[in-house]
Amino acid sequence: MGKKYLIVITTMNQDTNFKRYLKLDLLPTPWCPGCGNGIVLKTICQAFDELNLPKSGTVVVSGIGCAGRSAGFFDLDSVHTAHGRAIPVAEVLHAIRRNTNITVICYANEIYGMTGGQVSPTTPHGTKTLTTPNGNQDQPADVQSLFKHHNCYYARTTAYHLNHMKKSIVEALEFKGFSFVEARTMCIVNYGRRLGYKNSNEMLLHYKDFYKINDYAEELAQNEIGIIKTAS
Ligand SMILES: Cc1ncc(C[n+]2csc(CCOP(=O)(O)OP(=O)(O)O)c2C)c(N)n1
Ligand code: SF4
Repeated sequence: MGKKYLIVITTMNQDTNFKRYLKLDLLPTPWCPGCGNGIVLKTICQAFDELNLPKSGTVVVSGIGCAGRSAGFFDLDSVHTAHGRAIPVAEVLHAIRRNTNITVICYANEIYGMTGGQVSPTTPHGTKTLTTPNGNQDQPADVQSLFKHHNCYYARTTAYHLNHMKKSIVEALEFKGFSFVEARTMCIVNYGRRLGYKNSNEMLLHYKDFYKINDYAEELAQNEIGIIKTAS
């Protein structure tokens, strides 16, 4: 009988080093199945890992809400502040103006998820939500326009574009000054389902089909994700 070989095929490419930035004993997260928040949380940790970010001296600050619960899962010093108080709007403007060395990662789900799906400042015009059954009458805040005339870093990315999200976060953390990453992500339960998506995968596929990457542009069109970096 000839020799027998045992061939083991295994996937060794899944780097798990990023887990050192998480409090693994607190998992699983309380988020709904299909929620995009976990994708953003993991990608932030991967970006931290790529930069070998020191745990000492790094502070995570969040507000209330589903996304805000992220702060508790980082194995870092963190502050879980009151709703809307992580970076109050007035401070964002001054941070932009002064180019303060802070990175904001916004889990941009276009809705107040935790409280049931009320209209929020970033809900698109015309969209039906729990509190706008006839469609949102207001225009959403144009986040990128805040950064246009200042020497800051702004990136828009999505939970579908994982490599792009990681790159956006890594560059934001490396940027010397104020940086903002708008990570579009799915709230399937209190938003997507009301819009007619059957599951969160359908929302991901919408990101894939709708958004085109346009890095280092001066301005991003509605259907573009990318990085706007005016100085560093
Ligand atoms: C000052 C204040 N206003 C309202 C609330 C009630 N509240 C708790 S979570 C929430 C919505 C959170 O939505 P968002 O910040 O978009 O985060 P998400 O749940 O979508 O991740 C609201 C209105 C609060 N906790 N504090
Ligand atoms: S309500 Fe929406 S944002 Fe909150 S955990 Fe569920 S899917 Fe995620």
